[in-house]
Amino acid sequence: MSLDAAPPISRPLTQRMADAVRTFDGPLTHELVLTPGKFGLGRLPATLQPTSVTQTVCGFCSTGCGLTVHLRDGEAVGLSPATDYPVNLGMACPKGWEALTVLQSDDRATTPLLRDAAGKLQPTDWDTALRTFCERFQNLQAKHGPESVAFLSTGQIPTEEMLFLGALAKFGMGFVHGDSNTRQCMATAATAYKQSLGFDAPPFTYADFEQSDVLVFVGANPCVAHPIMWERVLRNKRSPKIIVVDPRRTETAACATQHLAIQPKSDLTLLYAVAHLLIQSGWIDAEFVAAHTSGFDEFAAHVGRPQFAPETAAAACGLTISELEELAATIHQGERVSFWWTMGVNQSYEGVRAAQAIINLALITGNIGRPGTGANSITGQCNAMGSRMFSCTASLPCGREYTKEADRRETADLLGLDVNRIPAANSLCYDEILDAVRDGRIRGLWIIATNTAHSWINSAEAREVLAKLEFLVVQDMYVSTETAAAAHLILPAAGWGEKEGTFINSERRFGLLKKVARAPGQALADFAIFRALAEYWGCGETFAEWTSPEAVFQIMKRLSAGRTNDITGIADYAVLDRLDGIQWPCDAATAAALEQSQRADEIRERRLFADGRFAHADGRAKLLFDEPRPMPERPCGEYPLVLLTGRGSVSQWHTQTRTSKSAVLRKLYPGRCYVEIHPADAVVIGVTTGDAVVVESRRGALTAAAFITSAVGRGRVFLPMHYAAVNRLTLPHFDPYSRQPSYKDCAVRLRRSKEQPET
Ligand SMILES: Nc1nc2c(c(=O)[nH]1)N[C@H]1C(S)=C(S)[C@@H](COP(=O)(O)OP(=O)(O)OC[C@H]3O[C@@H](n4cnc5c(=O)[nH]c(N)nc54)[C@H](O)[C@@H]3O)O[C@H]1N2
Ligand SMILES: Nc1nc2c(c(=O)[nH]1)N[C@H]1C(S)=C(S)[C@@H](COP(=O)(O)OP(=O)(O)OC[C@H]3O[C@@H](n4cnc5c(=O)[nH]c(N)nc54)[C@H](O)[C@@H]3O)O[C@H]1N2
Ligand code: SF4
Ligand SMILES: [Mo]
Repeated sequence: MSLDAAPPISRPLTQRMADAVRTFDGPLTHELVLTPGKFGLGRLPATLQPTSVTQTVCGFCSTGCGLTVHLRDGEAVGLSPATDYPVNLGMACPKGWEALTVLQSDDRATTPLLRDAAGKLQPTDWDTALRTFCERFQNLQAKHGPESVAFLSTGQIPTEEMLFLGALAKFGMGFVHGDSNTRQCMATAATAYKQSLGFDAPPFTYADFEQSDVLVFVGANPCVAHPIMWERVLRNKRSPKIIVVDPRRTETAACATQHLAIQPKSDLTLLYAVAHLLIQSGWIDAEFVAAHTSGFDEFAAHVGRPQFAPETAAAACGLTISELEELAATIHQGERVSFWWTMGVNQSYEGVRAAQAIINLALITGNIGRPGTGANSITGQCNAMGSRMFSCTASLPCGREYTKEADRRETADLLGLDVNRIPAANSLCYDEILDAVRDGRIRGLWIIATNTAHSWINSAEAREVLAKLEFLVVQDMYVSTETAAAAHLILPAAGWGEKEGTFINSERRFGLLKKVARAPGQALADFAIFRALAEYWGCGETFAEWTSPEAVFQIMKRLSAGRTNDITGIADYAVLDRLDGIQWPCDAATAAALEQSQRADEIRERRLFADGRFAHADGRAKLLFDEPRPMPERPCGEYPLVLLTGRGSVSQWHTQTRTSKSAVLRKLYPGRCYVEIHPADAVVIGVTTGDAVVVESRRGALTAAAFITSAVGRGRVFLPMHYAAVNRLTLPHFDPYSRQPSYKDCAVRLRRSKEQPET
């Protein structure tokens, strides 16, 4: 575990290196909007009165709500939801309301920490930290080749930081391998869109929630995971039918007009059966299919087979024939049908094909490109979309590919680089990076804003793998994360609210982040860390233009020119601020129209593919399909139950490094791990709500408090992912196209316990 004796310092401190370190804490960057007394705060004592407000976007989920930050002498003293931001219209969930609170915490990383010879993390200065970073990684590269080091990035830092990180690591430092936690989350949707539509392009705008007649949610629980999107559904005045496909009767399912409590992982069969019924009944948009799709005959032949006839398919999905027929009829009757999916689809060993089965339903019924329609993947993290477009992990910026020479050349030209600095092969994916660490091919890893030791599938194994690393750098806001515990070097990062940049939300909207608070101690914005590292590494020249987030935003514009996500029309941050965020694409003509528009104008909430032209060379969308496959670890006599995992409450965020720091949020969620068990399964082991039970898979066990509810369905249990022990149980298996982990299906058993449930 301990780091070797400190490496020799070879490079003298140049002026530029010194400057890079000295730019620790730039000024607060928001513009002051002087509106004292706004928002009914006039009655507060004068000492607590905010003196001004500014607008920013939330840093938790991908909804991307606008937040009004109340400032006193330029620093944040409170916040409230922005009333006129087109996303949230004055609403926010508890996480948003508490976004400032979680910045104040004793376990914030305030100084770099370096593990000493005795294996103890000791505070150090930035100069030593940056030198150590470079020496150690450079030594590994020199000894074992460029492929012996890798990085794992995130969907939770600003887009400008993501692009800087990817470009620095890959084109500056010579890393070949780098992936991110969006692999755990969005890889399936990104792959599905790219294969089907020709570009990774979720087509919707949030107005579609309000404009649909029929909304079909597959494997999505927006009441918990995207509560403000759900508020938009509640504003729908068309008395919509709401269909929820989820093995559990979730909070969202409880509000639905039809809930299909399918067998876990039978989505593909269900969706093909619906296509079977639609095609057989002639309930398709033949004109749209003929003009805008390819592969229809093959698809119709595939789903036309007896295995997808309602009689057979219903049984496979654990549904009745009439439930299937009702679903098909509802889709047929709806004038505007929108399909929405999230992790119940993406996190599956056949997620890409399941997502495409949803896309196919939208295509064959002509439900895309019109108000209230679409095949719509909801993103998860605040900047999952930024990661898909600009992170240089799975692909080069704006959908370009590492393996295509023309794409590498274009990227190199646009960035002013020698093309040979861009790897010609794809990076290993997240699971492959960990495999390579296990067998010694990768020896150094840099983890930024993700908590692998908690969130990766089969986490006990992941922790063993991390412990094998010769050099692990963790760059995080907090020192107490499960992953930081294994680090040799911790780089203290500023968080949301302490830096500027942009996030791209689920409806493709760039939202502007403001620096409204100072990071504690010597913590730096990730952007500043990357800048300093570029100087220390010796590639500062390459990034001479990358002086500020807004300068990098200008580079992003250049990279997007002429692509499906063209944003060349967005002049600068001031425009983003003035127009309440802007969706991609936005060329000069759109930007001009936006400037002229009023708040209520349609152009402020735009969708894609209105002209039926998709991004494949022939302009058509592809109907792609495959044979459904059984769950690899099915329940059996020994492990009779299927384990589902997911979001537990509105007030918990992932691995809880942030949300556990707010006393308000802590009151809103269970402090100890609980497991949802069906009454019929609870009787078998004789437990009632509140009793401790051991949940055990072939890989590990945990203790949880039983929560007896029929909502989970018989033969299934549900564990919220927020408790670190949960991923000890999960089975590492992946979608073959997207390599996204299949977190929501493995076999477990229960027994009574006298232990305390895990925290
Ligand atoms: N409060 C809160 N909000 C969040 C997050 C958070 O941590 N906390 N995380 C954010 C992120 S990054 C993401 S990706 C999103 C996730 O948002 P969601 O995907 O909505 O959340 P999950 O609970 O992971 O999964 C959704 C549902 O999939 C169901 N499911 C499980 N297996 C299957 C199956 O085989 N088929 C079908 N059809 N459904 C299945 C589960 O029962 C669950 O109800 O939430 C975002 N929002
Ligand atoms: N069993 C199970 N496991 C799952 C899932 C599931 O449904 N079931 N869902 C998966 C999904 S969809 C996701 S997205 C992942 C999420 O998994 P993670 O990404 O591991 O979860 P987070 O807790 O969001 O971790 C983000 C880390 O970044 C830090 N951080 C926050 N802001 C900043 C910043 O600005 N700079 C820096 N440097 N650090 C920052 C936080 O303190 C935290 O340590 O979990 C996956 N794991
Ligand atoms: S819904 Fe998402 S973006 Fe909106 S306040 Fe809650 S966490 Fe923030
Ligand atoms: Mo996610």
